Amino acid sequence: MLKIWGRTNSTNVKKALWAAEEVGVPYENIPAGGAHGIVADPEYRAKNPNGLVPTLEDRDLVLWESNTIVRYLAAQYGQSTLYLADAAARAKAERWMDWATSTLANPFRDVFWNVVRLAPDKQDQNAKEKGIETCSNLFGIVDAALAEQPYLSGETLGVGDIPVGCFTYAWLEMPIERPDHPHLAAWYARLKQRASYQKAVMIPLT
Ligand SMILES: N[C@@H](CCC(=O)N[C@@H](CS)C(=O)NCC(=O)O)C(=O)O
Repeated sequence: MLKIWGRTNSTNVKKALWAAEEVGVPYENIPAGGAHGIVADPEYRAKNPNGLVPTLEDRDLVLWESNTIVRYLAAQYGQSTLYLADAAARAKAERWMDWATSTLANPFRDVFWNVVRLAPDKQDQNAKEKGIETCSNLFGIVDAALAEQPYLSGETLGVGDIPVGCFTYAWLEMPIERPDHPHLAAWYARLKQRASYQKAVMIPLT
């Protein structure tokens, strides 16, 4: 059976788990990373030399990089669900995947760690405030895109919604002040109705 290695509270692991749920492929999740360890073991490093999660194993194929895993699951198992056959439509959707990693992830991490993960005496309020300001602007870009179409992938949910959808859950559920983004909120309400999103993404923030 297909294996997804990685602790379920990781945003990057959630992407892979949510995609697997959406395409309906049976899989086994093996907790790894954080308190579970494993990622420094030589056997794991042979699969993923970065010592990070997630890692996917599908028969002889071993893959790391969460967005690549989402793309693979969509192409291999999600032709009628997540995958977009039209190259232009797919590229427009996939840019949100790269944007999530290259632009959103770092300021998001500054907020998430200083609100959720770090003990109060270790929190950096300055980094948190700057992160909230940057993320507010970035989620404003998502909001504007969602004013034009119901999903970041177009008319239906696709690969382009997965990474930003995982970050959005934490962004909207963290106890912080944030601007009102009505189109983002409407999209999030649609995501929350999906059993796959509930199972893979909507777990307590830790
Ligand atoms: N670019 C990589 C980043 C992977 C990454 O940074 N994973 C984090 C969790 S979100 C990790 O493995 N941290 C170490 C750990 O959990 O032990 C991806 O998208 O898969």
